[in-house]
Amino acid sequence: MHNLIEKVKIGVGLVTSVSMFACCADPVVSNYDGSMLWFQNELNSSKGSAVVLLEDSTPTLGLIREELAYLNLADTVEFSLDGDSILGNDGYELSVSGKTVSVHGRTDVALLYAAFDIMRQQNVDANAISPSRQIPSYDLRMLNHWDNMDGTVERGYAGKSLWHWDEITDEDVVRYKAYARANASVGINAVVLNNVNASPEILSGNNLPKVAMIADILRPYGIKVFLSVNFSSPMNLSGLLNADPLNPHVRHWWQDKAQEIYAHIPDFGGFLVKANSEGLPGPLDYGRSHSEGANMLAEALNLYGGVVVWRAFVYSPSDADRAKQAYLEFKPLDGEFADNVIIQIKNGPIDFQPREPFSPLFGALHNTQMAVELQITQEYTGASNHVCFLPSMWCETMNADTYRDGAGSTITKLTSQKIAGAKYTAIAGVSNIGDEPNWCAHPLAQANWYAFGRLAWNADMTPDSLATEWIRLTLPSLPLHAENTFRDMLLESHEAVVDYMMPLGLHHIFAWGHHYGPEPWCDVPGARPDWMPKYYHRADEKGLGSDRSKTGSNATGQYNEPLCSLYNDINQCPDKYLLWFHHVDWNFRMKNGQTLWNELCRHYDKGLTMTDHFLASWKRIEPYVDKAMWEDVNNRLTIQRDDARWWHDGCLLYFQQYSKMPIPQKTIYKLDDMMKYHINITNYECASKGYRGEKM
Ligand code: BDP
Repeated sequence: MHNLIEKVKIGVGLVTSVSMFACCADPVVSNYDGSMLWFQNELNSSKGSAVVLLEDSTPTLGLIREELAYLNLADTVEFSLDGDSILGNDGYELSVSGKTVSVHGRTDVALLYAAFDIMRQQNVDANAISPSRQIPSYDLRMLNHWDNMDGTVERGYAGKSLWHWDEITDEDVVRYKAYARANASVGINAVVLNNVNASPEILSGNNLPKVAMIADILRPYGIKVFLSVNFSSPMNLSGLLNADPLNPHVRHWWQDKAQEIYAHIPDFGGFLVKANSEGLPGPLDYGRSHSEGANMLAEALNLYGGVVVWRAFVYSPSDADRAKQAYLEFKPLDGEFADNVIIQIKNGPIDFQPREPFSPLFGALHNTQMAVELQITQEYTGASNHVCFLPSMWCETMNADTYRDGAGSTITKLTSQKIAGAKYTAIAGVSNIGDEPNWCAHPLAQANWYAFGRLAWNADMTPDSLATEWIRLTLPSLPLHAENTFRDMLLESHEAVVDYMMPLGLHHIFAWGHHYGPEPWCDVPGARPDWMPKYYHRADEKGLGSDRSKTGSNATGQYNEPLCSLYNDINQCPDKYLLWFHHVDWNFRMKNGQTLWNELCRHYDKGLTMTDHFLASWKRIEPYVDKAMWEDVNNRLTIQRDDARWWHDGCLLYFQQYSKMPIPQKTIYKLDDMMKYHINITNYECASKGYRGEKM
């Protein structure tokens, strides 16, 4: 379609321009149920009458016409399927002349993105459309669903899976379209339908037509479907004797499978692979390397333009320090991966903790196409009970300087540049979407889905701008003072979660299994040591924290200078990573002159106090928020406050056994009672209850 110059004129009839910011003093009562996500303004907007002057030539152009029915502008929007080659497939240019907005893009999907941009600008910037040229930071802006074929969602806190593998009903189709529209509106263009802990069944002949049905629904929205695959699939599905990537039978099996998939889904995106990690099979089982495994799959897909996204989330119980393992396994393979392989690296070296330093692997690979994997679902940040606006965490990683090629080698820069010959750049987020009517269970968790997409489109966006956009779209009638209060709450929420859960570089002191609450004391007989909190906090009479400096595991040695020296030096190491890299004396003097113990207590207290502030802030904006939404969020904020208390008391009382120093502020629980109490429930139940004092 590249050279086709076609104009699609959409004249929008004159409507009275309704300011999205007109202040509504009355409590807002609407038919809000959260299902409309950030399209709330549509509920009240007076629609313009869209007239398509040229016939639609693709389903996507048809969608643009539908979308522009929601425009409140009295302008004409003129779309042209042309533009500079620099725009690529997804980029577009907006220009404004008098009452006409002109849009140039080389594909219909690019024009769809532009249509969403115009609507967003109209609502965010009070009807002002600015001229701009938009080229996304990443080619593949991917959601990873961790959905199982039985309908459960691993680490999902918003109900069951959207995908119904037994039967896709008409109702499902409506829902899938709404899902696709939401993704397209923020630029997400690739979705992995199933869990990285993949069932081989996903590739069975019975399932592929269903995958194809979903792909057909998502296609007009510019979204490609990917699947997570199990490395042993040839054995499980066809009885092959092994899955050795150098075995010609295995190679043929994958080639045949690729052919079969592409017969169903001609634009199939490719495979996501978790191999030799947490008990899953992989090439290492046959003495082969990750590159041999990935390249075998890459060869099978290459003929059709498919990609292999191979995860670097690998660790085994035998090695010394889990934080070092991805680097140790992947650095020696730099440059060995095929052009259509992308290595997907979690933001931190352990596992989506509330705060981690960035994974040193980003600063170590020069000739390998890398993607960042972020977690949108709140596995380690309070499930769908706690407000935690994640862009604060994500931007910390993306903006981190790895010094790989000298100063300025940020993770955004390294991952958004294509290495020589590579087919795509990519970024991935583990989805927080389920079949709850409002998609994400916590109304404010929708902001994380929104922000992930927008950040993947424009990695230079800030938490502040992301929050502003989302608030204005989702709560269009908030007056400015309420908007400010709300935005402050979102922007402070991640640091608050870090403070009441794991300040100063503490990590993975979560309860066994559900990862929701604290269990620094957790001790499951016979369990892998690297699944035990004690492996991470190392509390003893002397102090607290993991020694990953030169005197310890030397994980600091995996960082480029000057970070290696900075992290190595206990006196220089940033406070936020101190206990990540050092075992620190309880009486150690922190940069502000406080002892470690007092500083630890102060952070836990600060986090807890913030949860009270959030309740107070939410109360202040009650008059401007839909009643149902307000109450839902208020309940969750109350649970969050109670949970923060649980974290505060549990962690400080536990560590006090070692520090033997007084806790300056009050605690209300008893450690013995807390240690006896274990919420032993499924993800979803956990999400609806939280830790509540009255249960004890
Ligand atoms: C961890 C989760 C586990 C996932 C794993 C992964 O606890 O459920 O399977 O990551 O990313 O965060 O593969």
